[in-house]
Amino acid sequence: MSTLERIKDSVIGGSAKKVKEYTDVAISEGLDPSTILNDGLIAGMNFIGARFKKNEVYVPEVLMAARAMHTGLSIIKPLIVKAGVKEKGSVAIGTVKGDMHDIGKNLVIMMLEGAGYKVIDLGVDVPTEKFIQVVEEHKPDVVGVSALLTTTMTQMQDTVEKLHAHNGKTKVIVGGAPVSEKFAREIGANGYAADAASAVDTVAGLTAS
Ligand code: B12
Repeated sequence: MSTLERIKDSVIGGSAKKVKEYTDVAISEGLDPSTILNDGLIAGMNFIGARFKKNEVYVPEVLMAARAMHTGLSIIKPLIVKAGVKEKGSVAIGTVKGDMHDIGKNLVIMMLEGAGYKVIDLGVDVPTEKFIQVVEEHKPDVVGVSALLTTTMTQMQDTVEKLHAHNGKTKVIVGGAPVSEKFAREIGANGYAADAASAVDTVAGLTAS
């Protein structure tokens, strides 16, 4: 088995220790950092993401894999930045005001980072004004809004509408258990994804020029 396959397998298995070990080996073998990223770490995360989508693995496995991936990422990030590998784009994401759920949002963040996007995490209980402020300051390519309670879906609508009223060009995607494609369309969001792996596809669709 090649070192890249070992990295991929270790991400899938959720072993941060092994990911660190094999990432160090890959670097000492002279492998290109972006190859380690794409064919090792991201390949592993994509595999888990696809299985999660089909309900073949559950949240704990995804979180373990994401943590393992992050260990590898922190080793090769400085090398990648040095090599000048371009980030794909930026996404600011938060859970709406009144809502404290962040497990799903954090999974979306990990998958986006794994896919090469820069992510600004706004946290939970984020008022609309804060989303607008971040758009002003950081000009992200996409804004992601998460809600897990039916009672905070109206808050999501408020955030999407005000973001668009503030700047018609802002691309907003929404998600969370009670949110549907239909609801996303009704409130004027630019995109929707049912899970973290699909969120990467949705962002890629909106940032492709
Ligand atoms: C864990 C949990 C909690 C934890 C949250 C911990 C945390 N740090 O997040 C705690 C215990 C704090 C909690 C509190 C409450 N909870 Co709660 N909670 C849950 C639970 C069990 C799991 C949610 C979860 O993490 N799912 C796993 C993740 C991976 O899935 P996900 O969030 O849907 O995310 C995926 C997608 O939706 C999507 N996605 C998510 N966000 C985004 C964003 C974008 C932009 C995109 C594209 C995609 C996307 O991708 C994610 C990854 O695949 C659910 C039940 C359930 N099965 O959903 C109840 C649930 C959401 N909670 C519920 C309730 C009622 C509450 C409380 C009001 C309980 C209370 N009486 O105090 C409080 C509310 C606190 C608040 N103000 O937010 C209800 C909501 C009912 C409703 N329809 O409104 C649920 C459905 C339970 C139930 N059946 O009653 N909760």
